[in-house]
Amino acid sequence: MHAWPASEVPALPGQGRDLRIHDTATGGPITLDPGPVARLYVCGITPYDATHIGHAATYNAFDLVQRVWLDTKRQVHYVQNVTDVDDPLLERAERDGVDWAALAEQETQLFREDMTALRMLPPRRYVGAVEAIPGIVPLVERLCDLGAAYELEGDTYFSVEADPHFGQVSHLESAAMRLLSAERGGDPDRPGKKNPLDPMLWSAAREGEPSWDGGSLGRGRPGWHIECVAIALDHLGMGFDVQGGGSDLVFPHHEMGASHAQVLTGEFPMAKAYVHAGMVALHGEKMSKSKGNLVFVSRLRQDGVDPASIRLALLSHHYRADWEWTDQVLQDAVTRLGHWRAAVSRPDGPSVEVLVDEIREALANDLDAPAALTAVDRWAVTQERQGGTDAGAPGIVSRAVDALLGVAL
Ligand code: 5CA
Ligand code: ZN
Repeated sequence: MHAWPASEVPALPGQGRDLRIHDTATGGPITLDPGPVARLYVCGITPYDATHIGHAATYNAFDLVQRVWLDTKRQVHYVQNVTDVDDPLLERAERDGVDWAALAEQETQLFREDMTALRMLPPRRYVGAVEAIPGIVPLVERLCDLGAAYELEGDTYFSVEADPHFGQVSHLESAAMRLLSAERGGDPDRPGKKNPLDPMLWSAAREGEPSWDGGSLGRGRPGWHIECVAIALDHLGMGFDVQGGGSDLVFPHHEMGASHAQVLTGEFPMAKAYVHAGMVALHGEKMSKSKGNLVFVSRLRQDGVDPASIRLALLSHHYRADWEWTDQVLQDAVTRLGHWRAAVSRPDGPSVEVLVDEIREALANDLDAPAALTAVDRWAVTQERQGGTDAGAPGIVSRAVDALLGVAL
């Protein structure tokens, strides 16, 4: 699949900072030391509805990861998937009487447009589950050969017991795992499974559903976790720097994915850090396509909201926090954007030497975007109240806000 166009990232004076980030697997901050090419995998959308603010908040977090790395003069190899065949997509297509592939293509295209408008840097590889199928089948076959998978009435399951490190991403008790598995696409109550938590690797063709040639597995379609693993291993290899997504993916998705990869390669861990963004809520409940309590990015854009203010609204919350979208959050961002734009519209202003460092330090410190915004606010207030004499200072602020926060002033 093709991704979306990249906005220019201006180079900044001075030195970028190495990223310290909270790792779910170890439960604490770690300083990442990627080589000259940092490797990032972020779980993409299941395209059966438009991009909502929760999605945008999660992609904003990983856009910041990318920007911090770029600021340290590294290249970033960023891969994102599109779950363009899965139960919720097929169910929605069936409900609405539309072709599932056309629905997926339409919503993926809208996502690209939203990401472009929000100035999210695109992945270098944007890969659909369907196009990954030829790479998924041999991995499932290999898991079977390794004794890590088994067949149940034509379907193929992964055996979680095959991975001695299973549980080391989420550290959940098995009862909690079971509950989450049932909630998030698993089938812990299906009779005949070796372990209720075992996830599907390959699902045998069912009447009325799309299916593909699965070699020795028979016709069918891939399970969710192996899809992401196949794409990540193909494009990034084992031991990549960050596996990212929202906190709703910690279990089972990232736990299972890590186990698949670790059993397949015999290496540990799959990723150096597992990084998770908090959940955005609307009216007190997690924004989710299945509940329908959504604020769409495309809708806000249609209503004439400047994407830069949507982006500032996202940045005003720490990525790990769960938070609630309200009109006030957006209104505050609109006001802030107005102040910042006025402050950078003059030819000179207060010194920015400290400011650029403050933004860098805030982001390097577990992506503390709210602290970065506060630093820019301080500069803008000084500019507003007393101005300054540094020629070109507003230009540097504008470049720093663009390069590090993705906001065009
Ligand atoms: N296709 C899978 C990942 S492989 C999936 O979870 N798709 S999704 O469309 O449901 O979500 C896309 C991304 O947005 C995921 O990283 C998910 O964790 C995140 N996300 C979903 N809902 C929210 C929310 N309310 N707040 C923050 N992030 C969210
Ligand atoms: Zn995924």
